[in-house]
Amino acid sequence: MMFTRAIVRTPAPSLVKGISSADLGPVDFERALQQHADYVLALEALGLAVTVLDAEEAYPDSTFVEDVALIFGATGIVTNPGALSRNGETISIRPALLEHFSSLSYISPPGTLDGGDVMSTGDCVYVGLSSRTNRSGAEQLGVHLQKIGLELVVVEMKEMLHLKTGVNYLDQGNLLVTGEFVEAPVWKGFNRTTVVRDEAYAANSVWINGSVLVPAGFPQTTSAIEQLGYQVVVVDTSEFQKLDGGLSCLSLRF
Ligand code: CIR
Repeated sequence: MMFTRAIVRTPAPSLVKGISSADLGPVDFERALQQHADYVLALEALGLAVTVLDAEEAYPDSTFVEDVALIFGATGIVTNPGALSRNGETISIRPALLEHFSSLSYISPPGTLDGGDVMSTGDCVYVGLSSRTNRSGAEQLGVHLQKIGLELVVVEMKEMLHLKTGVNYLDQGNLLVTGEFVEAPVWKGFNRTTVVRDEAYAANSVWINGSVLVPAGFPQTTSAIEQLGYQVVVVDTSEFQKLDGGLSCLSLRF
């Protein structure tokens, strides 16, 4: 599968008040803006046409656009994010998705689901039960996916914020895993690369059309991904890391 498009949202100044458990210090907004612009350039250099949505000051975490929608082929699904302060982010993602998809499906209350808890390996989709995604949200996703012939596997989680905080599929059976997912039986059949604890943030690296976007500052993971045969593109996302945000959450790719 090749990606041709991405949707991102420019960070708003309120970004500095986004949800965080990282304890990495205050967010430098100007730096975040620059890092976001560089991230967009990296996507474009990999051949994607990028739609950049306007900043939304009312929603500090709205730049983490991956959490509010899911895309599987011609199917667009608007989620119901589990954090109250993020719930309204779904309103303005709808028109952006309707530019590309003729109709949308929804995750509805009492179901909650963050896109960061959903990982696809192509023929199979995994959803993590986290503090943001509940069983009803996962079940609703399962119903939507069944209609398009995709299998959903539900993964119990213990520590991570989102499923993709700790596990990310590249392609050709290659999987990055860290923390609670290193020994998870559900992914025993994959060619797993363990991301060491000190570099756990880099487990959220993103495969795009044969290359892998990797966050700056994680040399062991960078070279492990290169050894798998991928061209690595390094992007600095330090300001988003301060808000528990990884590379995948900054875009919807399709
Ligand atoms: C949040 O807590 O919702 C944001 N500060 C970070 C969201 C990161 N999203 C993701 O990993 N998919």
